[in-house]
Amino acid sequence: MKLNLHNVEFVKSAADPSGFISDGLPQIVFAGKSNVGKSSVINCVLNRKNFARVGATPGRTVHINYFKVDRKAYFVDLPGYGFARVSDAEKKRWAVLMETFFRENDSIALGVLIVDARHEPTADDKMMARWFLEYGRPMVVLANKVDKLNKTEALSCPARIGEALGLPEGCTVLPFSAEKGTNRGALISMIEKIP
Ligand SMILES: Nc1nc2c(ncn2[C@@H]2O[C@H](COP(=O)(O)OP(=O)(O)OP(=O)(O)O)[C@@H](O)[C@H]2O)c(=O)[nH]1
Ligand SMILES: [Mg+2]
Repeated sequence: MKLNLHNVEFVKSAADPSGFISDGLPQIVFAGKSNVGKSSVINCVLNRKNFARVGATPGRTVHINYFKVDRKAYFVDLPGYGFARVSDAEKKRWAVLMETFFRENDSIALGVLIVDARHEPTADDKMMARWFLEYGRPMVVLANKVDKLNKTEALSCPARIGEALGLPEGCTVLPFSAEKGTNRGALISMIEKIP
């Protein structure tokens, strides 16, 4: 699917399942912990400075944001997880929202799981990876903020992260930098491979 990345519009924010979009268009879903750079990755792909908001208040993006690209697909910015100062009630709300999102959504064409290249994947990262895999969705993992690693660390991070997440054979981990645009082209070609 070739997408004109210049033709993009914000569609809506969904705070609960009644707001989910299910119009049959493929959805490319960006997931990851709070502050890992989900919105920055979307901005990077779209070549925009501040389209998907880049938050000064991490953990506050509690809604699912839908962007329509070229009238052919959605980029879906999921709310971040793992932010320390969130109440148990908020965490529960997030988990139920995510569970419902995956269960009721047969339009997820690609999951883009964003983790921090510098750190071990968290328990929540592993849960998110399992959701994509259990629901049979193709997934790519971005090891974001790779600009903060030295060359040797940058080379070894995909294998380290893939192993920690227990990824199956053939599931790619791309070293990525939303800030520098590292592997932007590789991510776009994966999006273009969606039928
Ligand atoms: N150095 C570096 N910083 C980055 C990169 N990507 C994002 N950041 C920074 O990380 C911070 C968080 O980025 P966001 O895109 O808002 O992260 P998010 O995952 O959307 O955060 P929430 O919506 O709050 O969950 C910002 O200060 C970004 O500038 C990157 O590749 N390299
Ligand atoms: Mg965000």
